[in-house]
Amino acid sequence: MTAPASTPSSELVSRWHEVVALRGGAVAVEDDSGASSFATLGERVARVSGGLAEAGLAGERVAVLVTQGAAWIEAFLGVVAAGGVAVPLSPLHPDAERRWFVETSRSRAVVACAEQEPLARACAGAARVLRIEQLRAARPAPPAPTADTDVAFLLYTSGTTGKPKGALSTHRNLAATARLVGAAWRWSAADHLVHALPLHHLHGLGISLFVSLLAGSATRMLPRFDAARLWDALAGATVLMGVPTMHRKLLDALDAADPETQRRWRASAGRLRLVTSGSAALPTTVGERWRELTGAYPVERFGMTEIGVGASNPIDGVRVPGSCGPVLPGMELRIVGEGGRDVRPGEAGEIWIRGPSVFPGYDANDAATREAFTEGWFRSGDTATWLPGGYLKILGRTSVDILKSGGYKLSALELEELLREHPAVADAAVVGLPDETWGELAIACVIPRPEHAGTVTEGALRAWAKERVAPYKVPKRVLVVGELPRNPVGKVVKPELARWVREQLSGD
Ligand code: MCA
Ligand code: AMP
Repeated sequence: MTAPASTPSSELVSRWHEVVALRGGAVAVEDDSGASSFATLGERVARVSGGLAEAGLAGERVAVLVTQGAAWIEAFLGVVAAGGVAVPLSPLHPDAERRWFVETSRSRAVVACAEQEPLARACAGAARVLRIEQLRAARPAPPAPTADTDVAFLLYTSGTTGKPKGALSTHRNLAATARLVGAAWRWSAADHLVHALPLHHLHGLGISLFVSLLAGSATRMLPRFDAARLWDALAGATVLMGVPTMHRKLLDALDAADPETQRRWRASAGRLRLVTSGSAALPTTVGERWRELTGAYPVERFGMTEIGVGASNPIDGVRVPGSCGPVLPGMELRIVGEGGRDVRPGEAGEIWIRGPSVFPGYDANDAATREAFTEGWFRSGDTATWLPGGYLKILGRTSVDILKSGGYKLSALELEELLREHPAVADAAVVGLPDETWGELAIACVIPRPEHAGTVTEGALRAWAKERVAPYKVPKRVLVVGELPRNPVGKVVKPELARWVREQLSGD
């Protein structure tokens, strides 16, 4: 169904309608329940939108807890087409954390599929639970009026504050990421993406899924990452996107497979047009293995929940291992040093970004939004330098309290605050430990309260934490210590603690 000419529609909504009209019967998504064409998805999105309007939820914030596949897209775009704000939730989180997301985002409803309904009911609180299967049986609604500046979705991202912040993304942000990344990576309707990234983060949602959807290409969606299933799904695919840990796990699975399976998987890899990596630094050993399998080094790029993609190695031209390539056409990126001046090549500074995919701010947190921008530039908190040719090289984070584990951003402060809530814990400090597979591992050091010294165990603390935050956030090790290294004002000296942790765990 096309948008009536009289309804003002954002670039995102117009593009979706164009793609549905142009690609009609072509496969948009293949998931574990079968294939859905663009026409089918378009019809269902309109019905979900109609169902939400009938339920009085048009224009409202609505959480989405649907198994990854065509139904997830119907729910997400149904909310957006109804003029609302989608809040993607993940089945990976425990009820308590998911409840916090629903409450904090002020979601009025949770849209769930049959599989996720029990989880939705456990986290909904005052919000209503609606089934996607019922919504898609409603009468289709014409799209609500939408503008590019309207907020389309909200993702929670960990930061340098205790609790995660809700990053708002507009219709323009999502459309721009899809347009700019699609153009830079020469995406066409003939492409075929295999998708196994989580959809409660921007890599999976905006940089993968919507680049493919809005280009009118087919996407094979897996409900979650599984190395063997992903390899099998690559037969016939042209593009694979992943975080470095996924690439590492895929290569490990290849090495462990029997000769016949290896032959099949290598043949699939050889047919890929494009392998991309992002969310964390790609080890060059992993990149070189992909070069051997596909004939080309993966396209590594730099992105962030708040900005979309800021830089990318080229499709044609030189891809520099260990670099994120030149600034993405359509975006502006500076590396800023002391006193707000641009650094010279080779000097280090902070990445500042401006452009159509940069978000408008954090939800209900003007102070954090103000702090994140300087004169219209978003300050990323990443330290970087320019390599020859204007290639971006990321050197690390400006804050030691931000870790990246398997592509997920973890906040040391969030985990410390959590551990301090445990009745047996007097104090806690979390640091990152470099790791080949995960990039970094979160390691916690806790000082027990005197009455619990000798009885508090690592296992009990990790199990307790798992009931409160996603398992991927739970520190991989919890070391019970007598004291923490502190400076004269009592602040924990994280670099010293990290060195000590490395020594303690070097034999593990
Ligand atoms: C799983 N575990 C983890 C992680 N993932 N621990 C630390 N860090 C992680 N990332 C835990 C599990 O809960 C489990 O814990 C144990 O590790 C083993 O899990 P396993 O089955 O091996 O993990 P997996 O299911 O294979 O997951 C690995 C993964 C996943 C597929 C790499 O972490 C993942 O999907 N990462 C993608 C994150 C992402 O999309 N980030 C993008 C952010 P236990 O044994 O205790 O139960 S957006 C971004 O960064 C910007 C926009 C950008 O530039 O892209
Ligand atoms: P997130 O907040 O989860 O969206 O993560 C964004 C952060 O991931 C960035 O600020 C960087 O620190 C990191 N990141 C993204 N892409 C890369 C990359 N190619 N190399 C190194 N770090 C990256």
